[in-house]
Amino acid sequence: MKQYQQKNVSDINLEDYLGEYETPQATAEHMLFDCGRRKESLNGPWHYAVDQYDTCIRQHWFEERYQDKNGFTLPVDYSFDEWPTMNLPCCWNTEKEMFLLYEGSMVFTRTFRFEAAETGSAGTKERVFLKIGAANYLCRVFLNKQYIGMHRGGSTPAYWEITGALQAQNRILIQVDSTRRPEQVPTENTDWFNYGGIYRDIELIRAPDTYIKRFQIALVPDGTFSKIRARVQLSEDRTAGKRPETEPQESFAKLRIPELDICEKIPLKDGFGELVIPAAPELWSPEHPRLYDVFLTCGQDAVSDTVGFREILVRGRDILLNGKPVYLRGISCHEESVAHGKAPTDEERLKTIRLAKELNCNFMRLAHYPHDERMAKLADREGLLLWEEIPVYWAIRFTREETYQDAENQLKELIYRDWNRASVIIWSVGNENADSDERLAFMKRLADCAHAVDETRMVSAACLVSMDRLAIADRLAAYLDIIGLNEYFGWYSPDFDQLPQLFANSDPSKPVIITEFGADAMPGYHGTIRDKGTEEYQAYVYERQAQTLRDIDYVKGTTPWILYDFRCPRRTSAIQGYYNRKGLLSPDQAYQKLAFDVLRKYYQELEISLCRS
Ligand code: GCB
Repeated sequence: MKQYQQKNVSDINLEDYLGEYETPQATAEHMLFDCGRRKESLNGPWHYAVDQYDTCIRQHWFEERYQDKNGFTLPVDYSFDEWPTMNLPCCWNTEKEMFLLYEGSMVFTRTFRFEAAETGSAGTKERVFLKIGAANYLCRVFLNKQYIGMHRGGSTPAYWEITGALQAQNRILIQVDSTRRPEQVPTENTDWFNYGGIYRDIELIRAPDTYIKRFQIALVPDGTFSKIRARVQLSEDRTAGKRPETEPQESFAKLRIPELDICEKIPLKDGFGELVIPAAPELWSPEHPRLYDVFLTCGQDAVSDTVGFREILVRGRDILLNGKPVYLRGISCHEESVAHGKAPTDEERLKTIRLAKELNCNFMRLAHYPHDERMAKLADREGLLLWEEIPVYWAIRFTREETYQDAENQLKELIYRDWNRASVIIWSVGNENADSDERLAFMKRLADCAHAVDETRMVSAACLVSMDRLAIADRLAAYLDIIGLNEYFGWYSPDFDQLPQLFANSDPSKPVIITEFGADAMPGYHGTIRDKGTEEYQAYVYERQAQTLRDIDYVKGTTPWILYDFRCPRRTSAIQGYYNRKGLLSPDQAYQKLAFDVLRKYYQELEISLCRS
């Protein structure tokens, strides 16, 4: 009893209760290639408790200390299996009215059975990984009284190996903390709603002892459309003498693409392999989203994917898709639904893509953080080009190295996750960050990292207009392949005449995408083109923007802000009602504002004129 009291006293007086949970941290380096793998879902009802004071981690609830060493029953502050349940994945904010504005910690727990596989004939062991598609922002995992590790970053997947901790009957406990903090990525100030929860799939993934960690496949971007490059990285270096004598040495992986009659061996050295194969696939494009099934095996391991082959590059001020200039007729989009917050259903995602198609889009900007990996898979299938982004948004702590590491890790997790998606053509390293020396250093590093990790795509960022010079003059542009530009002429900058002046004052050497323009309009609120907040005013802004932008030869795309209205705590006016009203559609996507049709027609004209030219 005495011991317990002492423990309790130390718990309540411990200031740095977080320190012990900082490591191990799941990062991009712990990811494994998981397409086509056998997965067991842990989605479904989980018991939960709101844990405003982080008592779970302060008191080590995961230890389940119900008795002291003398067998006396101890009082505890939880009762896991009597807590109410929530169906995961989900955002807690949309689950119960009282959670709508809750930011902080929530603890989830469930039990599950696990059947270990028979040991393989070659004596190889099975390894098991836990994947959480996304939990916002920090999450800490405990399994069978052991701390497994944490993950930082609210929109990218986390993988932990749990082989040693698994039993036939298991208790898993996950603490998720959605607190906004100035040193995080994003910081505490954003123009969107901070949903909390484990809001993407929770899965167990089985793999053999040595497994395929990374598998990247793409068309070689050399303008010939005649070669495919495949890259493989194994979890372990099979040639470095780490393998048990009894295990067969695998010195190659086998790649098959049946529809292209490809069946090749990829030689492996030090756990890595790369092969360039002559091939003439039908090229993927939004008009012809041709996909191929690809299979990769290595030793005991087998994965597969469904991929498109296309080439995207920049030449001068042009963006070339499969060798032809393309104009990116896009729209920006948050990941949100009224009913499900940041965890839309597959039907809702498909509807979003179909609405973009109705607007005659061939491109979508997935703002301002990585959306669910399903989105890029859907875009591959439906034929839509994508811009994907990390939440380096507004005033990040640019001088803090740990903040940089967090941002870089999120970038790598996104790139590794979606590397094989033909639809994704641009990685964006941030949005609207003021041009300071510290920010330049931070974001140049990110752009360099994106280039180093992926040589097949372009790197961009949504930059601010340099208002003092009324020009495109962000110094970061030097390190980007495409310059993204957010401009709000007709809204935050009311004088429309400045827009043509801005273009006259600028002479970029690379293509520019207008990554944002727009105006608020409350659905169903009408007036004249002089009345801000009306649908008429918003439609007028779209008309004026289109009139100017169509004549600027280096503007090679637009992604106006935004497809549908989204929740936003900063927006308190009567017409806003805690929504950003710059959508072309109402929040439930059921109502089209007048500007929807303006953009639809503009894009139709652009499509026709590009076909003629
Ligand atoms: C921006 C931001 C976006 C905001 C938008 C607005 O420039 O990039 O996140 O929501 O403006 O509505 O002010």
